[in-house]
Amino acid sequence: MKNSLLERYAEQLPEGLADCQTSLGEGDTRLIELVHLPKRHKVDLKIYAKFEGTNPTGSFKDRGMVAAIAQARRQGARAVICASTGNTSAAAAAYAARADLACHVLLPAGKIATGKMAQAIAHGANIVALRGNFDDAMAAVRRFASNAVAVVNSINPFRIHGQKTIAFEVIEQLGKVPDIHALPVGNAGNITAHWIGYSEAAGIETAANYVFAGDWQAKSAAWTAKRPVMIGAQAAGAAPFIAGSPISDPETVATAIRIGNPQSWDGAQAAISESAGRILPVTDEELLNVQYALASEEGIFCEPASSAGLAAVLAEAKAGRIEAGLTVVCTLTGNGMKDPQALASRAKTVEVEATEAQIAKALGLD
Ligand code: AN7
Repeated sequence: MKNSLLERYAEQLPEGLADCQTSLGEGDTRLIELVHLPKRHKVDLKIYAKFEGTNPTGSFKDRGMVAAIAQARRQGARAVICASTGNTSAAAAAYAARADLACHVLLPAGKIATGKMAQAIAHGANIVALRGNFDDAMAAVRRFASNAVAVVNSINPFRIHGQKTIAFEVIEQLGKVPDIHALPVGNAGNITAHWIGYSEAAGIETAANYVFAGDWQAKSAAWTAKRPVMIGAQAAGAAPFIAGSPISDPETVATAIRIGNPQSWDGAQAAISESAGRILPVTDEELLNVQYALASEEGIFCEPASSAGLAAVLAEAKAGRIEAGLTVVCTLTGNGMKDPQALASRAKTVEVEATEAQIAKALGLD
């Protein structure tokens, strides 16, 4: 196997991108069948987790970032800039460091998970904490875009190119196209990228291609015959797609998707309407319950936002809105270790004296 993501999918990506890459070993993540959760929920589905938490910086963003940074180098940029709820900035900072580019990140003050903040600091980014939310940061970033300072948010089409590779990997790993693909939706770049990937694999035009502004024609021949139904999930308190328009005060424990004005609105709409799919709200409690269940029952620790797709699928299946026997893939977008506070309330730790008697009592082994 060719070793980097951009090399493996060179045929499906803009020409020459891999020549400028600074790969950290992104992509090639595991597709893991869930064995306990569907049974406990009495849900007759084959559910697979595409766990993106094993990417170099711990989220799916690395797939898009390696492509965006390669393009930034190719165009002679000196720096990159992004707004972020945490994961984009972690990926941008790491890949920019490797590519010897300066990295500027604008973050909503006080709303970035501890691990993600640590990453931006460790990779040497210039960090500005904004009194405002992601949407304010995104609006500010647009004003600094130039050839020398490349914006590496998902409004950059190279991010979408890199991220569409997840669909190719799923098809290869599963040996077929899933019936349903579910994932969290924040800025909506990822659902757009998934859909473009599945569409290119099937050789079907999609309205989501507008993100490439006419600069892209898929070259490779179709190798699948169908596309999945797309299910997007939003935190109930940050759900502009449920509201039908942008909202000004998004709020959720899943800070990754605390976004009120998604930049890839039309891409998400194309994915939903062309796949006869839907976008569903998930409460913070549901998110955290599914995050905990994935970790404590399946051994997969994702961050709160990442469990939204699976939470929506379980709710839909239990309500009888998903046919029995279907194959479902859920993208778990980021690693749980990024947000160590999220499940703190589930702590079962007890503190005792270091005596055999007390330890035995605490363990129930007395
Ligand atoms: C774990 O890092 O927007 O719908 O600035 O970190 O493509 O935005 C993160 C988004 C899902 C939503 N899961 O993806 C950012 C940022 C995790 C995320 C999403 C994000 P999009």
